[in-house]
Amino acid sequence: MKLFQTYDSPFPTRVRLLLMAKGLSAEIIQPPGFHFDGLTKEDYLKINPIGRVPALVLDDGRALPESEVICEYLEDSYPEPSLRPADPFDRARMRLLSRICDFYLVMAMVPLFDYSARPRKTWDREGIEKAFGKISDALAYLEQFIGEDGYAVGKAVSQADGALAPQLILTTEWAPPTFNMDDPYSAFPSSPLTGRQSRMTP
Ligand SMILES: N[C@@H](CCC(=O)N[C@@H](CS)C(=O)NCC(=O)O)C(=O)O
Repeated sequence: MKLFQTYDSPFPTRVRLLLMAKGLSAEIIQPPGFHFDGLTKEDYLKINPIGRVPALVLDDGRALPESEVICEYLEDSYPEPSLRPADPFDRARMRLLSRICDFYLVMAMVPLFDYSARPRKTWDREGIEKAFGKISDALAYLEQFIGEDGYAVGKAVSQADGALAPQLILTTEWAPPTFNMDDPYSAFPSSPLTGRQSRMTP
């Protein structure tokens, strides 16, 4: 297997975490247009028409984009050790946390990623504050469903940990100092999320 990816993106990290947890190996490739030499961006679009990272290429040449879909494929193909909780409701919670992460937390962060790629003088304070407001909303949604035993769900690592951890690190360690804003976790002083933060940043 080959994993087209970059180290600065949280989405491939989700796949790498699952590969590590399952003891699987994949050839790591930085694709064209992402500081990769060899292939062109057009070549990469033939592998992944969406043009984003990650993409997983199987040994027979078939390719899959989208981190969640790749993780589900790897889970189906290599079921042990399982990164899906056994209980159906916990399994639904795992998917719910991943969905809240992708649909609300990531979408709240997108304007900040856009700002960070532009000169600081073009940044708009109102837009930054609005994005942080949406981040707080997303954290409040996560708060309702996240586990209290050190894992996203239950008492073991699951796919939801791989989805959440890279995004939460960006939310708490990158975004506040980059945009001179308070850490959005400060609104959750005794929450499992706050505990999660301290576990990630010893
Ligand atoms: N929903 C996708 C998101 C992937 C994504 O947005 N990757 C970004 C890096 S953080 C990317 O490849 N951006 C390059 C581009 O837009 O050209 C997934 O989960 O894999």
